[in-house]
Amino acid sequence: MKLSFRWYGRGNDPISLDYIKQIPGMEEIVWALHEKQAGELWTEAEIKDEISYIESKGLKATIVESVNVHEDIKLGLPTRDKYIEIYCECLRNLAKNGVKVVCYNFMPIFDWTRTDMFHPLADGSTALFFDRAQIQGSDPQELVDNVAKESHGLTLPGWEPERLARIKDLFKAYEGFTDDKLRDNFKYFMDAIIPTCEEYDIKMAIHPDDPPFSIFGLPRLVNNKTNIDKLLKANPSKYNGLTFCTGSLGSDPKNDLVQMIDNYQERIHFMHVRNVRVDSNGDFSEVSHRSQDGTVDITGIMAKLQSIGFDGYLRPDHGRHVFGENATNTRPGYGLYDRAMGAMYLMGSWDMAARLQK
Ligand SMILES: [Mn+2]
Repeated sequence: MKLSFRWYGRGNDPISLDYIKQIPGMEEIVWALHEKQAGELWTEAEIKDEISYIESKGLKATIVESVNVHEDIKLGLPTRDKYIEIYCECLRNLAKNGVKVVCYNFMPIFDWTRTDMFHPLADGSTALFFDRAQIQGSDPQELVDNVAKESHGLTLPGWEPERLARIKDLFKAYEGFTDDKLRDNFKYFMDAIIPTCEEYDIKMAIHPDDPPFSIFGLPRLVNNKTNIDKLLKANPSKYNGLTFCTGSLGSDPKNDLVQMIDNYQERIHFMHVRNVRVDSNGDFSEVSHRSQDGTVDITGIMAKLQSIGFDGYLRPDHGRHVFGENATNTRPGYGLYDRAMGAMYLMGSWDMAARLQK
């Protein structure tokens, strides 16, 4: 298992790599060229520059989250071939510089959705929250405006203002879109890029849908066992793999995460491990990584990963905002302290599981 930490880049992330390096066991930075729009080329010079900065801090940079997929590819428009060629060029440029895994998603329009970024928890911290009734009664534009307001100028991946300015047009484009149609477009994309992935030894790791159910009538591909089975069968190469996000998949309590990890083990290249607490009405709140604080069996997941000899990448996912972190100084979900505590909880579970196996 390679412990990693997401970082938003120089001048874009208030947290320094010097701090991240002090988290015990931290090896890898999960990075991206965050200023790039979907469909834009990542040049080798830009990639080398970012990697050498991360390496100069004593950390590795062999995993990227995310290279975003242009909406025309998801929609299956005739322009998709041009964007697929650019995507392959990005993959070649990354692989030539040592990158082994690329996390991405294939969700229409929204990368992830919450209704409240700084929802109060009982201990006085705050965390991301999803209110089902509020989403059902709201207009997508309200959601976009709310996210813009709560992110206080810190850009949120997947919520790029340039893209969301076109929200009405995008919803129109997806009118009548079924899961199967989106899956066909996913297969077209995968079939087109997998030869490059295999030749250059760079693995694709799709992130689950977040939340793992349809919102605003948009289709879903990566939210439960049935759909993940279809997705992995659509192109059977192991380079068509998963980012297994326990928070996203765990927001549907019907998903048996430990069983799923067992099923998909050789296709899981990246683990996002975090906890959520799902309420009886389906609302969910992000919570600390500790098993007892939520409804996700974090220690069971870490024990399973240890027992299958998981050697992919793993990162603590979103954290709560604690110790003075708030909307004015922290990117929602991506403060330093709770993610660092999460990393230690995950490392502790991992180490103990290893010891008990002997
Ligand atoms: Mn995740």
